[in-house]
Amino acid sequence: MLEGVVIRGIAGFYYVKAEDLNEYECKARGIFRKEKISPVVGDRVIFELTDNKHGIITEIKQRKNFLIRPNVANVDQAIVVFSSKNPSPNLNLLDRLLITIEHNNIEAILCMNKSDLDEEGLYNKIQLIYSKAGYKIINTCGVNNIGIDEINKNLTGKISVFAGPSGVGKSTIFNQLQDKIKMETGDVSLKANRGKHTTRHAELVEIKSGTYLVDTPGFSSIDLKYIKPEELQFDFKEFKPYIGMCKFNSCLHLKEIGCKVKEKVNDGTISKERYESYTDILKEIKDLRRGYYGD
Ligand SMILES: Nc1nc2c(ncn2[C@@H]2O[C@H](COP(=O)(O)OP(=O)(O)OP(=O)(O)O)[C@@H](O)[C@H]2O)c(=O)[nH]1
Ligand SMILES: [Mg+2]
Ligand SMILES: [Zn+2]
Repeated sequence: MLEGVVIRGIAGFYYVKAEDLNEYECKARGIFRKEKISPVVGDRVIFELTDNKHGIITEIKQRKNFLIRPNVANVDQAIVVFSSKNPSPNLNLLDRLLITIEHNNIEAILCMNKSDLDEEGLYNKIQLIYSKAGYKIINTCGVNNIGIDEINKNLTGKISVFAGPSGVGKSTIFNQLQDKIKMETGDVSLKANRGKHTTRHAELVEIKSGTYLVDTPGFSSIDLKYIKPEELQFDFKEFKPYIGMCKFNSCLHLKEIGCKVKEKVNDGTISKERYESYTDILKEIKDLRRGYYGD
């Protein structure tokens, strides 16, 4: 029996990078189908060898987390990419993405790409907001290979997944970080015209021993209605030290008196932009759930 990580899954075959550093082509034991689970990329699995290249997966280890889009388990970190221009930063979408990531207990680092197009100095403005929130934020230029080393320093020993809107440069940066796989990059509209997309199947690419990267296609919206209104505050990581310090236990940090979070917004510890993002998204979740769950 060997243990390893599923790095690729295609049509019922799972490619497992084992602790002996070899890669094995495995099938999953039939019982998984009955239990309605199947291995996904990122899973730690136990498998039995059937010959020196093939095996059968007999056990999927308990998952630390599980992302639906892309289908990846045990993600340690998200590299959240947005760009200074083409497309311009959408901070609402960025916050929604960060909420999803926090909700899944995944670390995030931010990457503002296309620094060559940042004529208005947007990076400085945005850096101020997100470093205050406790995020590391790196300014990069994917086409000129600037800031890529800085990203690289933050990857060691982790499974990191790229995330962010379409066209911001995720695949360009992914390609700069490794030379095993060349992802398709290019103008969003041209890609659509050619009818091609970035990979549909998530794949773990080992850029150095035990360090994995996953490129993912971009998206344009994020649904948050599965989050309960009273849970949202925990997905704003700069709120966390103050939750429980408000006068009322049930405080949602809106108009309640004796609210510690609002006090921290007023004294500048928590940024006004992030707080407004919280109130906007909270309102939206409440409205959506009223229609959907009848809350
Ligand atoms: N000016 C400039 N262009 C860049 C930079 N990085 C990437 N691009 C360009 O932006 C376009 C989109 O880049 P991609 O890497 O395909 O973007 P993506 O985020 O992978 O997009 P999806 O796969 O659709 O989600 C390409 O034409 C890149 O050449 C950069 O730092 N500066
Ligand atoms: Mg891409
Ligand atoms: Zn409060």
